[in-house]
Amino acid sequence: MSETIIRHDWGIEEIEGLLALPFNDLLFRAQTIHREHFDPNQVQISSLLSIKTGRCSEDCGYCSQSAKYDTGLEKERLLPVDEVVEAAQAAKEKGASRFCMGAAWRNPSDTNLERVIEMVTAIRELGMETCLTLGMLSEHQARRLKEAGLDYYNHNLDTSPEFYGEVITTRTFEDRLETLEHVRNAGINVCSGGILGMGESRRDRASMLRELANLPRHPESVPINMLVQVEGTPMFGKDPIDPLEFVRTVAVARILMPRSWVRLSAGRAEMSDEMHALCFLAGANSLFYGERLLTTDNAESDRDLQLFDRLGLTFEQHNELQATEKQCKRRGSEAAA
Ligand code: SAM
Ligand code: DTB
Ligand code: SF4
Repeated sequence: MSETIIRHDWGIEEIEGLLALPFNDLLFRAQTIHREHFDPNQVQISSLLSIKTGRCSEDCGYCSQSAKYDTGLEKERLLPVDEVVEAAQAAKEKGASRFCMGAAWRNPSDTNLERVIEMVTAIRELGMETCLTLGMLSEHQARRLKEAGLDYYNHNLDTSPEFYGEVITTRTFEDRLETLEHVRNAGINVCSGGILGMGESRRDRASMLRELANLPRHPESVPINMLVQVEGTPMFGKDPIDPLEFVRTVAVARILMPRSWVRLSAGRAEMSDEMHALCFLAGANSLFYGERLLTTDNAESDRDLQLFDRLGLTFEQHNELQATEKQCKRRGSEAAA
């Protein structure tokens, strides 16, 4: 089997060229690459919990949790450890192999980080992978999380550097890259992606993907969110993205980052079964499962299970890290043969 070359030197025109391919050519190319690296009929599922909700100092224009917008959200302080562990146990029983915890912070204080580490430790003891998204991290905080055994850290680029100022003013695109560097240098798996449907252009989508694909190492996980429009935020009322343009963007993410898990994230409640199916064909292979995202509704679990069944997709207690190890071994033995 010929191996796709993993590149980190993509040009913007080249990526725009991929986005503009005839749809069938694009999906064929993405699915071909997908099959070289993954079981095409397997998806990884993670569950999500908001461990600290609302009153955030940042002004992210899409977010229900910013203190700057009146979104009618019920705020919550950092949850007690046992409540979080109970939620993780319930998610495990439903088949989730990874538990992701999100907090509405610009960045965690060192005291809060220790509370969150207690959660990570207890959830690892359940045999689940852990993921956190807590905002910006300093170098020493990233190292502390690595010591505690954290598997993944999610920090999204959100959009292109060019469009970024239209979405967020309280921190910069460079701040985001710096946090990703701290996470990567600490040896934690990186989860980073963005949001589509905020009024960005196709060139912006290409530019965001270029930033992700040209990182020194590709993020292990790339969440592609479709904007969930929250009343009261500046992004409310934007024209939704064309579903086929969303699928194209997923396909190009797969082509640029062949070994990454491409995650269908926010916005699935608004996606048809057919759009889900096209996203899987385009190379999406992981998703958030469970009734809630952080503060908004996710696609219903029963509907997801029925869809997996109709598409012949499996997700049994699949552990991404083990799978990645298996892939490496397989590649090793292919190289030796
Ligand atoms: N406060 C932390 C931060 O911003 O880094 C972590 C939580 S934040 C909610 C995580 C990510 O969720 C954001 O970067 C954004 O990409 C995504 N997100 C938040 N609200 C969203 C929405 N309404 N629609 C789509 N994606 C959203
Ligand atoms: C990501 O890229 N999407 C998730 C996760 N990372 C933490 C968050 C989606 C949030 C959707 C809006 C909400 O529920 O508040
Ligand atoms: Fe705060 Fe994160 Fe929401 Fe931005 S995305 S307002 S940092 S919770």
